[in-house]
Amino acid sequence: MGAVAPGIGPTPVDAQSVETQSQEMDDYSSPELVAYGKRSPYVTSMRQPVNGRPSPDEFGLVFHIGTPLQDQVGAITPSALHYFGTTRGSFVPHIDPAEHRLMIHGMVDRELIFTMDELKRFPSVTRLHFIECAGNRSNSRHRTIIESHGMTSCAEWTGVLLRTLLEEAGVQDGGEWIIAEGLEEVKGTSSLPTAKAMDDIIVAYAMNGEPLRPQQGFPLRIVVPGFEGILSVKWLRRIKVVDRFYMTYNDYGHLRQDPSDAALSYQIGPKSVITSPSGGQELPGQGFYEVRGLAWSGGGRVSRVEVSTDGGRSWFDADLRGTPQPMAHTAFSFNWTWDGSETVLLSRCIDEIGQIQPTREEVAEFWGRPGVRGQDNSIQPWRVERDGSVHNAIV
Ligand SMILES: Nc1nc2c(c(=O)[nH]1)N[C@H]1C(S)=C(S)[C@@H](COP(=O)(O)O)O[C@H]1N2
Ligand SMILES: [Mo]
Repeated sequence: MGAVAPGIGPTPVDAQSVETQSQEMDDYSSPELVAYGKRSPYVTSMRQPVNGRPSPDEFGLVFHIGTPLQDQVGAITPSALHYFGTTRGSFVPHIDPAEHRLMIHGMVDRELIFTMDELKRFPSVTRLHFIECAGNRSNSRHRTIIESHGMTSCAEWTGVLLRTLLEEAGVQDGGEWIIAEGLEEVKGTSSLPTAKAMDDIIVAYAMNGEPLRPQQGFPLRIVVPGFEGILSVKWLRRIKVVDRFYMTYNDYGHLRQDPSDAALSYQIGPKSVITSPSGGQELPGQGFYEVRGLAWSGGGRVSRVEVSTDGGRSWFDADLRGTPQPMAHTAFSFNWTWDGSETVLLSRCIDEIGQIQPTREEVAEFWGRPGVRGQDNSIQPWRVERDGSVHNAIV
């Protein structure tokens, strides 16, 4: 790497160890592993329960589980590491897709009931989208990125546009809202504007090239691009077209006293986070580091990411990986040579509609009191200490 990467020295070559290192073999001939692979036992990246709520709780239920973003490479979250959000705890509906039906009714010309096979016959779309829980927020108590940001993931979703199904049913005049319902007893119901449904909501049956995983809503869910995760109803069984916003089990959680922070603030702001180095990691010494991270926005594509390695005094453009997709994680990197002194690393996202990710101070000023209210898309600072340890720098 030479001049590009000062500080990374070559390891002396030991020909003998290169000769012998791949002699041990594992047997992958069992029917299970022939049919469906598994990862190397040396790869130990793991999800973790997150959120303020005790998890497991007193009944042993596990609630939101975070993605290990510190290990993330590229924009796509492996399906088995996608975060898991649920208001119901770790019980996941066991659904036979052959028995599953989706009903569309309410203010429509034709009430329709679809089987999974029928849904799969419609023209489909395949799109990269992030999902993020509004509970994904950072505070001074969080030590690692999985605690502060683990409730967002990005997958390639395949399904039918909800618009296609609504056009089939014929939305009547005044049908300005929809209610989407899951099939657990608490239903995971959400209210959404029909305008969003006619735009880009996907009724998804696949993720990352295979059927949805049970925790992600098998066999059917909606993906509501760019909006708070709670709206992306899983185990979807019913969509009702209605004339107004209904306060459902899920929407209730959104209501605040202040109307400007109430039920309709669905869209996630421009956001980014440095995944490496991040809280809890150790830098082995001064020298070259590729600062890596993810950026996303509910407002569209990421157009730029800036990184500061001096606590916000100077900012530089990061390199974006691939072509940013609308409402999708975009991976970024920035070449940095650490001189060994204490410093703070920051990143900020600028999206295609010109929104700029705010600092925590700017958010506090907006709300007129300390701390972050509403969704938290504020800039995450990571402090690198002289011993190489990395810490959450929120005070
Ligand atoms: N039916 C149903 N849909 C649901 C939920 C639920 O509890 N039930 N949880 C919501 C919440 S709070 C979030 S953040 C997202 C998480 O989606 P994921 O588990 O695929 O990451 O699903 C949403 N959809
Ligand atoms: Mo959530």
